[in-house]
Amino acid sequence: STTPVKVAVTGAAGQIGYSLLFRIASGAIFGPDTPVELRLLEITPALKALEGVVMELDDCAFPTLAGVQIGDDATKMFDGVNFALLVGARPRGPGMERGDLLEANGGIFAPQGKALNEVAADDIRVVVTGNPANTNALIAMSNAPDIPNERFSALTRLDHNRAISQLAAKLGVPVTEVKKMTIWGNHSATQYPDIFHAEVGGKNAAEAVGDQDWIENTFIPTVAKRGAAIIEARGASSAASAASATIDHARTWASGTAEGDWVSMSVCSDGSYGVQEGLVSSFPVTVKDGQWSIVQGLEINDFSRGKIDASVAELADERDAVRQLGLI
Ligand code: NAX
Repeated sequence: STTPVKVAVTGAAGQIGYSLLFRIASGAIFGPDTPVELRLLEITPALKALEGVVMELDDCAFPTLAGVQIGDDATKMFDGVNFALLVGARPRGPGMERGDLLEANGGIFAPQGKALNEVAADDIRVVVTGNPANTNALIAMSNAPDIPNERFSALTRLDHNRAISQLAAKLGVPVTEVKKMTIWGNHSATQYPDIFHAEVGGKNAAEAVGDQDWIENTFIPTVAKRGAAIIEARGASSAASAASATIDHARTWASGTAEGDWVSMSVCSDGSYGVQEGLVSSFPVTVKDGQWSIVQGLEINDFSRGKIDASVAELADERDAVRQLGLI
């Protein structure tokens, strides 16, 4: 039998965790023939609730679940892990300024980066879902000097999936007809969902829509503000869809993108498309043999240029703020 893949999940007792763990355990990332071992990191007061979740995992008798460990010590939980899904983060509390939020999360992602650097497996791949995801990934990456930068990423796949769903609904086609969707920039309200390179049934999506007003005033804000709309409707933030996107992101990273398609991932910029080198920003990427590459050579029109630059400027501000706090 195959050696289990060791997958760490932080914030495992939270609401995303409650959807995510069962999908991982049932083989949704690595397929039905690869056993997984879960390493679940939580803060001490959440360990009791996490024990309950582990009881439920046991009760599923998943054939692909080879073992579960839980704990509040990152150095123990990350020991030898191949994938780390960093979901646990500090949410913005009442009266909290952005600087406070970045600082509180720095207190989580700097030590987790250091722990990964010390004990993770050589092939470690890190996915940051916890917000502010891009800058949290930057903090973890900067605190793990021995892990190549390209092993760190942040989740913009949920935004990508939301954009595909909105476009498919607008054109009355199944989501499987939509290819080459792109989210650029930060996972925040400034993100830029770009359909100028997307294809629907093999045709250019922006041309198929043929309505710049819809793109600017309906599509982009609907995708960018979807998280807020879900909180408004559900009384809680998106959880199952965020877990599903985290699975999609990790599965694509492990097994590659389909021929003729790409996905959106926030990764360390090499300066492509004028995005400052070193920022963790969302790009169109293809993945092969576990390595992502930014899709090159796309023509960026003036409208897209302005949107990308605005979101990247926000990322640069966040980077400057965490640099001033000494977190990177
Ligand atoms: P919850 O508050 O339900 O769960 C978070 C869990 O993290 C809690 O159980 C908490 O105890 C734990 N935690 C806090 N500090 C920790 C630490 N130092 N080590 C380990 N665990 C720690 O939040 P949930 O709804 O699950 O969301 C988790 C994160 O995902 C939030 O930051 C949220 O903003 C973010 N999201 C990101 C999305 C994305 O697309 N990138 C979309 C969904 C979601 O908003």
